[in-house]
Amino acid sequence: METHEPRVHAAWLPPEAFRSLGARRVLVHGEGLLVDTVLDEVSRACARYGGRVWHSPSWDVDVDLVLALRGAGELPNPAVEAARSAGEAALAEIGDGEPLGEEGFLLDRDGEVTVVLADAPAGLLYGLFHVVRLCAAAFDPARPPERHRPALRRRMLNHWDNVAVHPVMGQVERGYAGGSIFWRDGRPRGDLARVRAYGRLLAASGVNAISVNNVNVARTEALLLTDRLGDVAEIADALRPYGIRVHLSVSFAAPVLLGGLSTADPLDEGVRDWWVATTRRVYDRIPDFGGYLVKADSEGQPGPFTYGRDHADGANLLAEALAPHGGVVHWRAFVYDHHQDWRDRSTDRARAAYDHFTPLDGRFRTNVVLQVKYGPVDFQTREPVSPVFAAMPATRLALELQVTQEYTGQQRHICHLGPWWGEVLRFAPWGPGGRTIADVAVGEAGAGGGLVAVTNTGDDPFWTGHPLAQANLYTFGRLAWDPWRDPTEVLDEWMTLTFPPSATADPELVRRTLHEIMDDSWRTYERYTAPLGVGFMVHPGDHYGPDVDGYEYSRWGTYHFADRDGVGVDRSRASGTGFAGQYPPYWAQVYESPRTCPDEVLLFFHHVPYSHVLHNGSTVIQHIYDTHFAGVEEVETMRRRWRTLNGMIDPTVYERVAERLDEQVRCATEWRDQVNTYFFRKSGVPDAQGRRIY
Ligand code: GCW
Repeated sequence: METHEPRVHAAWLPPEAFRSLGARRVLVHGEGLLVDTVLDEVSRACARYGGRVWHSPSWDVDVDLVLALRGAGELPNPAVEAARSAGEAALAEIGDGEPLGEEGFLLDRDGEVTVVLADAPAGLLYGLFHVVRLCAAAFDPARPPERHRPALRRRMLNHWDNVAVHPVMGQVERGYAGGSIFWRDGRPRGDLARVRAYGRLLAASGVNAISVNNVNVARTEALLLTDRLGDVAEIADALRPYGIRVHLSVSFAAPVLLGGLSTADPLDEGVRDWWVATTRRVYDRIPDFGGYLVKADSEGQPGPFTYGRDHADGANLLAEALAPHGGVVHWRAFVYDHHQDWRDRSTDRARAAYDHFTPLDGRFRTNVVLQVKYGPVDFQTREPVSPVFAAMPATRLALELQVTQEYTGQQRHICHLGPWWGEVLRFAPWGPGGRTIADVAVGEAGAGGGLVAVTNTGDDPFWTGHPLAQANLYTFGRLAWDPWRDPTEVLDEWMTLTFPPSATADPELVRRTLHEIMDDSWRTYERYTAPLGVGFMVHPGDHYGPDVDGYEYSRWGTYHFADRDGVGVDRSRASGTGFAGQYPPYWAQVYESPRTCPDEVLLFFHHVPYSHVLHNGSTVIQHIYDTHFAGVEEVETMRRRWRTLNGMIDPTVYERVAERLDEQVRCATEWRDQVNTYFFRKSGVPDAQGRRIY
C-alpha cells in the first residue's frame, strides 16, 4: 500500500513570496556549492513566475538583478559590469573598509538594475533571501545601498531529538511538533528532502548551525559519534548547500561507553588520545563539522566531577581535540543540584551556574563557548537575566534561548517570544546605558559565543505544531543575525512572507489581526500563569498546565514558598539566599530591596506579604487576581479575532490554530481558577471586584 506524507507547510517560504523575484531577469555570477543553491532558487522562482535566469558567463542580456561574487571574473556584458562597479563604489562609500566576510552582502541599485555583491557564496545566498523578503522594494529605483553582515558568527539551533524513542520524553525531548525531522524509532527518519527543506527555511531566517541530537545523550545517541557517524554525515550533506554546519551532542563518558576505556577522566592520557583520534575520524567524514555540545554533570549526565576535575578541564579536553580542525565545544552552564531537599533553605538553584562557572573564568580554551540559559533557573516565562553574563569577561559566552515552548504553552498556546528575547538581549547587566546581553553574545570583533536556541521543530506538517509558533523560530534566526533588531518588525517581516499580501483577499485585515493576536501574547501568557516572576507553577514532569504546589516539596527545587501571609523566594543578600548579590552593583542594589525591585520579578527575589503594594499601585494579591482574570479575557479575545480570518487564509492553517485556541482558552481558564483559588484560600483576602473565585 502506498503511504503519503501529509503535505508539508511552506512556512515563511511559500512560492508566492518569490513572485517578485521570479518575474525578473536574473544573472548569477560565481561558482561554488552555495552559488548553485542560489541558482536553483532563482531558477525555480523564474520557472514559476515567468522570469529568466543566466549563469555566468553571459553575453549581451538585459537583466533586472545581478547576484555576483566579488572575486568572480569580469563578464562580457557592459550593463552588468556597470552595475557591479556601482555596487563596489557604493560599498566603498557606505562600508567601513572591512570585507563583507563569509556571510555578508551588499544590495544596491544602479539605474534599472539591482545588484547583490558578496565576498563568499554564503553571502550571496543570504543576499538572495534578502531580495525575497523585500519583494518589489528590492527593485525600487530609489532604494539606497545597504550593507548587511551578521553580528554573530554562529547562529545555532539545538535539537533535543532522540534517535531511539525515550520511554518518558519520547522521540523529541520537550518537542511539541510531532516526531523528529532526523530520527525515528532508533534509525534515521530517511527523508533527506525534508531535511533539505528544513535547511532552506533556516538559511532564510539566518541560522547557520544545528546540533542534531538531544543534550541528554543516551546509549544509541552516543553512537552517532562513532559507529553511526554516517547518519550524521548524511544530514550534513543535506544541509551543506544551505550553509548550515552540523554539530553533535556527545556524552562526556564516551571514552568509556564507546571506547572501552576504564575512565573518562579529562586529565588521563588515554582519554585525551581517544578524543583526538575519534574527532579526527569525524572530520575525515564531515570536513566542515561544527563541533560538540555537552551537558555535563547535569540532571544525571556524566561529567568531570566524577573524576574530581572541574568543568574547564572537561571542556578543554574536547576543545583540544577539535582545535586542529577548527571546531568548537559548546559547554552548557546548566549545572545544578537536582536532588534538593525542600527542608534545606540554603540551596538555591538560581545561584548554581554562577557559583560553578565564574571561578573558571579565563581557564577555557578559545574554542570553548560557554552556553548560558537566559535566566538563572530554567526557561521560565519570566526570570531575571542570568548574572553569569556579567561575570565572565574572559570567556566566550553564548546566550541560550528556548524556542520550543516547554514552559510557555507547548505550542498549544500562542506565545510569541520575540518581545521577551528582545528584553533579554537589551538588558544591561552593569546598569542602564552600559553594555547589553547582545553585546556580550557578540563579543569583541564578533568573537563572542553567539546565540543558541532549543528549536521548536519536528516532523509535523506545520513544522512547529502551532502554525503561529513558526514565527518564534523565524524571529530567533533574525535576532541571531542582528540582536539589536526590533522583534515586532521581525514579526511583521514573518507575516509578509508567510501570508503574502498578493495572495490574500484583505492583507491589511490579516496583518492587523495577527499583530493584535501575537504582539502581546507572551505577556498574556504571563498574566494567566505564574505571577510576578515566581515561575514553576507547572505540572511536574510534562510542564504543561497549572500545578501551584507541584514542585514545592520535590527534589528539583522549591519555587514560591506561599503561606497564609505571603509568597515569593527571598534571594536577597540581607536575609535570603544571596543570589541578588551575584549581579554587578547597580542591579544587585535594585534587586536587593522589594522597594526597588521591578514588579515583574518581585517574587523571584523577595518573599512579601499579600498586602505588599507594587509599583503599579496594586497589592500583590489583587494583582494576582487581576492579571489572571485579564489573561483569560485576552485569550478569549484572541480566539474571537482569529475567527474573523476564517476564509481569508489557508484553511488548514486556520483550522489548526482555531483548534489550538480552544485548548488555550480551556487551559488559561484552568490556570486562572487554580491560581486564584489557591491564593484566595491561602490568604483569605477576597477579590476587590468580587469576581468569582472558586
Ligand atoms: O528545562 C529542562 C528540561 C529538560 C532539559 C533540561 C536542559 C534536555 O525540563 O528536559 O533536558 O532543561 O536544558 O538540559
